[in-house]
Amino acid sequence: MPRQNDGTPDKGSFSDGKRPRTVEGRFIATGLKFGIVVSRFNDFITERLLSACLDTLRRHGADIGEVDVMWCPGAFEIPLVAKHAAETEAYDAIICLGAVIRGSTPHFDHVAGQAASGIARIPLDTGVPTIFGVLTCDSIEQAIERAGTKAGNKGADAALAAIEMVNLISSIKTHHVVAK
Ligand code: INI
Repeated sequence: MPRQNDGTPDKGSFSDGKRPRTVEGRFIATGLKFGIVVSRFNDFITERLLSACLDTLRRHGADIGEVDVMWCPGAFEIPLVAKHAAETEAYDAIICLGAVIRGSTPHFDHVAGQAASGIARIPLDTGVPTIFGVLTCDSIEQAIERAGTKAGNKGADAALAAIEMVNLISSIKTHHVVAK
């Protein structure tokens, strides 16, 4: 493989002129159905995540009237709700939003760990893209920064990840149907 000056492989140019095919997910949400699972715990943060998530879906073409928002008590409960939602097969993707803040609670590690590992299992078990939009922060200040102030908004990021994943999986399937 040809190498660039710094020694890394040059992905674009092989001596036989061949290139790999690229399969990507576009950021178009028109016609897609989303389920959002959001926790009430720390709702002053999760409401901001939700609002940015909805706004991002809408800006990318989703019909907000077709989005279902499912509220649950805390981040610990998100995986079970998301699992039931995924199993209905009513959604192209599930977006999980929550805020686990370490503060002084020893609860943090259990809640954050269970939320992450529970949410991670859902797409593997069901095939439905399920997005981890749960903030895990050391302080309230950090959570505020990631919910629409200094450090972006995790709800908007989660919406983009959901749109991309749905389209990527659809592109993979189409690509192989076409290639057969
Ligand atoms: N739930 C959260 O969503 N965020 C937290 O920061 C949090 N803390 O720190 O305790 C939290 N706890 C509640 C938990 O998610 C469950 O709702 C509760 O334990 C009942 O199962």
